[in-house]
Amino acid sequence: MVQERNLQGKGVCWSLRLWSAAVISILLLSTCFIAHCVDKVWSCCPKDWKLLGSHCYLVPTVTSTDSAASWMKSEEKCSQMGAHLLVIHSQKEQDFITNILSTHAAYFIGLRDSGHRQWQWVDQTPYDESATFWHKGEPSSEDEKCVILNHRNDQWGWNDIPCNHKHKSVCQMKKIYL
Ligand code: MMA
Repeated sequence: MVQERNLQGKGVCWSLRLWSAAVISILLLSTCFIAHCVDKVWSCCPKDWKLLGSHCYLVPTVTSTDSAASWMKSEEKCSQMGAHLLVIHSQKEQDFITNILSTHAAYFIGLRDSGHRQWQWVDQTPYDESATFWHKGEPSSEDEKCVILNHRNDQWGWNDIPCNHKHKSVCQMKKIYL
């Protein structure tokens, strides 16, 4: 009799554990599902900005003529929109952006020499040598402290140039959560 009750008790315990596991799994799955939906539906980029991952990018239209400016002025214009100049940390970002740029123009990016070839991104993220896309032979001069993204010899890449040169630029910001 005692043995029987013990067995019954064990049975209840196991089914309780199974049910708890099932409920917890369902709760976890639905939390993931809801978080994913909310992320997809309730985040966005401003009109005309392009979304990649967790960021929005503004690329000047091919026909815009008023967008050439020095590096500093370009960064100021981004900053007035709550953005900053383009920061690139992966081949994926480099490819996504260059795909929507004109091969006939050059674009300032948010990378600058803070002195003696100490490269610094405008958003303060670390400069990672292993994720850089300099053209062959670049960077080429300590007098050139700002960086453009341009198309040379059939390839997109980075080139250091004087900061007072005037070029188009790409702005970037974190996507907006509503
Ligand atoms: C230009 C200028 C430099 C670049 C060289 C590469 C002549 O100078 O864009 O920044 O390094 O071209 O040939």
